[in-house]
Amino acid sequence: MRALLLALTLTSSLYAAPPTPADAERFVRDADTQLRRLWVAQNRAEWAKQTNITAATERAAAKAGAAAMSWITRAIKSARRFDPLLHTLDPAVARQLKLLRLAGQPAPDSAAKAKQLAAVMTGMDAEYGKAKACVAGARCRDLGELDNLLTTSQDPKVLLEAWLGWHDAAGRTLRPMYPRFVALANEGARAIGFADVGEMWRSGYDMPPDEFQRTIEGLWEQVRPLYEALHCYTRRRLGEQYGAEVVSPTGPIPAHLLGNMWAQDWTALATRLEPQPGLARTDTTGALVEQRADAIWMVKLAERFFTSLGMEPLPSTFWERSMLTKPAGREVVCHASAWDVEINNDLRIKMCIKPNHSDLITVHHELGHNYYYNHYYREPVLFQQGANDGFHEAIGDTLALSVTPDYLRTVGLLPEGGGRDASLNQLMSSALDKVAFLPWGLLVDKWRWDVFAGRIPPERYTEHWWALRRQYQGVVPPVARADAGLFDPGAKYHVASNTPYARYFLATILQFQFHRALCKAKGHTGPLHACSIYGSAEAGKPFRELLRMGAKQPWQDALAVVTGGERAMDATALLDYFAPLRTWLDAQNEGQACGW
Ligand code: X8Z
Ligand code: ZN
Repeated sequence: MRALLLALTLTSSLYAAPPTPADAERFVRDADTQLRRLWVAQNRAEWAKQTNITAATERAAAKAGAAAMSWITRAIKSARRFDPLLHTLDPAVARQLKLLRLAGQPAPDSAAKAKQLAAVMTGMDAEYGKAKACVAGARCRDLGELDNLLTTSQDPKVLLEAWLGWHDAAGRTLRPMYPRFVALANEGARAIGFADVGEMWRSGYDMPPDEFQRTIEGLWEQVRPLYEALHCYTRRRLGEQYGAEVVSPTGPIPAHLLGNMWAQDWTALATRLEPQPGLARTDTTGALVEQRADAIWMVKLAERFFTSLGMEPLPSTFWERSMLTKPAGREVVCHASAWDVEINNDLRIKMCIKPNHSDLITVHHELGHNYYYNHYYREPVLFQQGANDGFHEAIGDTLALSVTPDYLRTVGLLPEGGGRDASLNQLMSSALDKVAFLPWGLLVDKWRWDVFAGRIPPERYTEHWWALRRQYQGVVPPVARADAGLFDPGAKYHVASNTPYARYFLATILQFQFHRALCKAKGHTGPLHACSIYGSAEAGKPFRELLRMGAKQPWQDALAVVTGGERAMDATALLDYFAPLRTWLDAQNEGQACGW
């Protein structure tokens, strides 16, 4: 009896005993096994759904999503017992505990609500994938067709119809789902100690969330004058084309005239805005069509860029398992993405590639994600992320900055330039992509931060969206958007799929910082826009070192590795890159009333 009592006391005191570093290590090892299992299951179900949207694949994806979410939420709560130990733990263990807390959308405590949250998330993504604009008596049109009209047409009537068609179709479907999603997602974030989902997202940057907010605002202030100069010149030229009654010479620009459904990429205007009219083009669409380049050819060209830096060819399974073009006869999510489904170098992309320049650049972007996966897939799963999410988005884009006209000439996609320097055209075309993107890259999450924080009720979602678009982008909707059934933010994939967006803003800044550093490593002298790191082993080395690090260390350390010592995100590389264009724009804008 005494012995039994003693044993009981010992066991209960064992339970009450504070956890040890060895417990924490065991916990993290176990979490790695569980997360791998749950995430592989979720990846498989998501891949099946996104490449074939049906009621059954949606259900399976929601189920796998709910399982992962619920497990993570429980694990995060249970890991709290190691908090007092954090600074004494092995740094790799402590970092995994920290990353666990940010490892995905957490679930509300109630199992029923967790299920509802997973279902509404999968549902929004699927509805977006399936949405179509239908006019009575005519064929329905999907996003691919509508966006194509916005890129190619210059008829304001056609542009308006395509713009309205998509915003009405996608927005009206998503409108009833989004408020419910916000409430449930916030409940999950609160269950693990965040004020709301926005604060949780802002906490993923190795600094306190309000410092992150100040950082991102500071970066925007650095680039704002360049954006305003581009806006000013673009507005004047569009005004000349469409007339002052369509484009006010002093106000914001109507969003349907900028050559893209979200006015986030204005490259479609490049020919019209050329500083050196008629001089060497930078767009390869003509050559891709003429040479009958198919999706495989385009991906192989991009792959060659990566292998030229010393990286491995894509595994054979990539070619067997990827979805490179839009399949006939089933619904799919066409928005491009890159995967490692089995978390073992099972690289794939899912994309509806068309033979045009913009898709060629997007293929480089997607392979950037795949090569990140390829460099860290042997690490613990929690380290299998970018140093921050902006790094992940910046990898392929960094390479694409080296897809210069000179490089494209060597692969036969641009004709010989005739010896004249057309760098202002190159810079304009690049600015219409990168600089035009910046305010948009910032505002999508500014909107969501406000929504998640409860500052904007559902009936003001669309109104607030347009207030931010007007403030940051200087664009307005082509017609009033006051109808309560509308939900214009839902016309954007990342809102429907709940993908954070500040990452793309950061990536736009970071890719120029990487480009400047890698060009220096290569020994490039001269203007940044003329540098291509293609084939450079010297540039490949620090680049690969960055990829191998994944999220093992704070992003500041990773940045220092690739740049040789810089520890802050900083827009001076972007500003240097565009300096010649800025001088040209300022001369063009002289005497104009810029701003809106
Ligand atoms: O979503 C993407 C990639 C996949 S991560 C195609 N991008 C953003 C967008 O399309 O809005 C790349 C640029 C910004
Ligand atoms: Zn991406």
